[in-house]
Amino acid sequence: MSSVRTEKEAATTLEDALKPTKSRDADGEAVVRAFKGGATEDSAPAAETIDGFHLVIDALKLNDIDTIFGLPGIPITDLTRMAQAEGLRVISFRHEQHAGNAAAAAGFLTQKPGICLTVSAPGFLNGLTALANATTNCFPMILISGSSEREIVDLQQGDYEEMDQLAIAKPLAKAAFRVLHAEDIGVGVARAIRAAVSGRPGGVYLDLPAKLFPQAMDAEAGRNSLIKVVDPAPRQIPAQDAVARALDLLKSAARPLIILGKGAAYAQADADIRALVEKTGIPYLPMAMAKGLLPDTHEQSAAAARSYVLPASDVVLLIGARLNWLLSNGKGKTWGGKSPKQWGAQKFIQVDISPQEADSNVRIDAPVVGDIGSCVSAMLAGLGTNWPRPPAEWLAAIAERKSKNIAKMAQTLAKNPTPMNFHSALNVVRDVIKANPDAILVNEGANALDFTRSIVDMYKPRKRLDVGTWGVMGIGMGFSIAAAVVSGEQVIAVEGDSAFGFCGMEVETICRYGLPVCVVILNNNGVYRGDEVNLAGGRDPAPLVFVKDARYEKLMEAFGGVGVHVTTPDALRKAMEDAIRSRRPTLVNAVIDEGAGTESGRITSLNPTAKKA
Ligand code: OXT
Ligand code: ADP
Ligand code: MG
Repeated sequence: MSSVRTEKEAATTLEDALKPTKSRDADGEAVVRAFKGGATEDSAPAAETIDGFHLVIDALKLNDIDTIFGLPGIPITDLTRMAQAEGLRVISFRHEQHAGNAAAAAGFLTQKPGICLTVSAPGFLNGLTALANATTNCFPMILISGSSEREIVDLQQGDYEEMDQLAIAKPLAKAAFRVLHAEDIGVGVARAIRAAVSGRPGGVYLDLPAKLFPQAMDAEAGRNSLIKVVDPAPRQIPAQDAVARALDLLKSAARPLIILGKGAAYAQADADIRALVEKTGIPYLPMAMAKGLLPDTHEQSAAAARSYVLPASDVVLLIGARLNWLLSNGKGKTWGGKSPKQWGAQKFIQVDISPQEADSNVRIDAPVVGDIGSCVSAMLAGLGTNWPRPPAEWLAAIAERKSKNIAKMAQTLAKNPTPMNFHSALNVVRDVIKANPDAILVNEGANALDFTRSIVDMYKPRKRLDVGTWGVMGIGMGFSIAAAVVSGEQVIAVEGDSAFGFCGMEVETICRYGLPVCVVILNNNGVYRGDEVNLAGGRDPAPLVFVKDARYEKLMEAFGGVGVHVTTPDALRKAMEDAIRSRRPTLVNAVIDEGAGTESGRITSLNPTAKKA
């Protein structure tokens, strides 16, 4: 039996499943929810049954999952319908990658695994990029994909959308499972949830073959087979001696620094993290998605003196941040090393839930392994009452660098050039976020990303979502949709025009669900900038440029949202304020100087270039 037929059958029986039957009076809800079976008028009462569709839905609901991000089709079409009928919120996308990105962002914001539901092979592959990205970012999500018939797939006989999805997902996911029998759905969902949120969070793949969904079993046995996961992300208490070692090292520092990463934001230990920073008086540096964990305007923030504090520090406490490329792998010039491979003179303390993270790049002198909430509270308890303030010279040196950079920035922001540039446009976004600190800022692009990160201050935790560890383009609309759905807050997405192109069709999804998302495209006509010419002098445009003066705002208008074309900061401000006041889906096409950007933004050095003759 092919999966095509499976879906047709399912579609015809869905109506029956949702239709009240005569036997409903006896046990109304249960029978309505059973897919097949149950008593009929003429027959003797039969055992009540439940099918795979409903077992999946019930297993998710039992574990407080209330939203599915997905895209329907064979063999999960009915699953989306039934899930909605059963009270789950189903957000249906135009492309699975964005549904997957939404699930990942929902996982980051809520600590519950975000669910992405896709069809087999191509839909699964479209969702897989998001799953891999979630794993890379340490965000908990579960990609649930329908799959084709095992017997045919395994013999490679050419089924509809044939693909060995489980094998393909395994290397890209934190864990991957397949469920073949209805009675195992409860275990499959429970395992997926535990794998996604326990320890280092990540992406989990759950393979559900088409045949599973219509499988029926005794309803009571089905209910009993479901598992409500107890304590899905157990606290991991750090060893006392590890905490003492870390505090000793921190106390000995002459130039201490704390680095907060997106793991610290994820952990939702906001008050304790702030208390640790404030009680020690140590300057801190927020990684991009940790901005706002303490307000960016906090006097201990060393963000505006980044390139000074990293090489000058002697002891660095990393909380939920890896020493990966974003921190120059803990070595080289950024850290005061003389060559790219050379270590600086720092000693590192690393608080992380993964016991394998320490020493992955440079020596970690004091690893503290545990969940951030438990680690930070143990460290706070160990501070005692007479923790020494960091040396005044260190704080003064940072303050000096900081105020110079801030003054320089203020000068640039005060300019009002024609055409508008990144700074004059982002000055508006900066004011708007200051006035609306609960709004969630989503941000992608190269220059559009880097300028926004340093210009737009964040005031509250988990209010900034961006391209993350991979620097991936296309997260913008998926993250925005998730942020609006799970928080109900206003979302502001600051997008490069190229970045927006990866996910732009999802503005229809934003309009369809009436979400309060204001997309601001910083439109410089291209990737990095829009003024390049074809080196061969031919008619084709250069590879990095787009159609000039593209009217992106019309895309939003096409679906009933508000589109605005702006060329000045005043017009941008008005458009954003209107969007926030009305909460209507809005796209502001902010035209900026096409020559304003630089190659790859602030990571130009990572871009190999041909040797100049
Ligand atoms: O200390 P110094 O003096 O150095 O100054 C620093 C701070 O101290 C200071 N600062 C401040 N000053 C004053 N006041 C305040 N408040 C303040 N705060 C900070 O400012 C500077 C900078 O600070 P920062 O940012 O903290 O420091 P720095 O040195 O930049 O930090 C280093 C990094 C590495 C941590 C940081 O740069 C970082 O996080 N970078 C992330 C970079 C990234 O991920 N980029 C995205 C990828 S680029 C590329 O890959 C692109 N692609 C290819 C592609 C991708 N990615 N994905 C897919 C699926 N396909 C293809 C593409 C296609 S980008 C791209 C599209 C680009 O075009 P768009 O049109 O979308 O965008 P535009 O470029 O706008 O045209
Ligand atoms: P950033 O990009 O902001 O520097 P990373 O993604 O590199 O942050 O690092 C996040 C780190 O946080 C990962 O090493 C991950 O294991 C860790 N982490 C995530 N959640 C927790 C948690 N609840 N407790 C402890 N560590 C965590
Ligand atoms: Mg651009």
